[in-house]
Amino acid sequence: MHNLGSILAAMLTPMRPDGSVAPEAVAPLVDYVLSKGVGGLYASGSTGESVLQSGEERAEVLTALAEHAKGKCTLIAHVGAASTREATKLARQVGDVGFDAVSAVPPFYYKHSYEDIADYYRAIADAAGLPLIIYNIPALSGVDLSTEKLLELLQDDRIAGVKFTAQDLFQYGELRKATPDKMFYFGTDEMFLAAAASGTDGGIGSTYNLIGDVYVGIEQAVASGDIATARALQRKANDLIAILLKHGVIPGLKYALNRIGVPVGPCREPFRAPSAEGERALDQWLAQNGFAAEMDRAS
Ligand code: MN9
Repeated sequence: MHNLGSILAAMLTPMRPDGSVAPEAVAPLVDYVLSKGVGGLYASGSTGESVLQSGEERAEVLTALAEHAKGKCTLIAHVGAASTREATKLARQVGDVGFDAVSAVPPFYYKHSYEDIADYYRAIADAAGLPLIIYNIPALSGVDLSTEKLLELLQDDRIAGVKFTAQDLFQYGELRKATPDKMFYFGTDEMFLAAAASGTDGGIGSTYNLIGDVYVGIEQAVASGDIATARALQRKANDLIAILLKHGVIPGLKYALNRIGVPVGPCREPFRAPSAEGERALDQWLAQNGFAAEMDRAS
């Protein structure tokens, strides 16, 4: 069993006003995220806008993150790409800079066979020389691996677990039951309490960039049987997530962090900044949820 920590933020990628990546802004974001008590960082995934970046940009940001954060928490580098060549190149580049594991979405865009996908994962694990976490996110990758196929992939010793960004808690439970020695991280933030209550090794999510303490709190409340507290915390997260889903999750999170003085810059196009209405809704949520002082200080 690879013990990789439990509550991990799916890191945003800081960018400059011109849309270039900003490795110099990684440290303050990492410091803020860790100040909320999360146990680790998962970088260059969906939340990190990785599919909008070149391999060189991803390597640069991942290296800056590892240099600043290694030794402080669990670190996972997402290296998934549409081609095995791209993913293995990145896996080799970040294999020895301080990450505890790598992760990858299945190869996307083309409809690959199971054999293609299995070869891709084996090649990445070998290139990195680190445990590999499968990133299962069918809504975005377009690849919906069945329980049977996921279990087949998990037979491989190099594959340490799954980041499960889907909503089927029955499938999640079946996977965990069949492979108790693997690590399962739930990735749908708005349902984290449900996953924690029915059983999870942890969670990895986008909103953990801003409110990691809420998910640490849910995990602890569930562990101590305090369901009322867990529900109140999930409600707090979901009031934020409802705004983000309406106005753009990644642009909204970047807006909120900038607003409280953590400089992450804009998203890369074609993402656009939240509308004035979205900004107002986020300002209001921030003000009502304990961020008023940070907002004042930052403005
Ligand atoms: O994997 C994220 N999923 C996507 C993590 O980006 C699609 C989640 O953290 C969501 O952003 C979050 C809000 O829907 O659950």
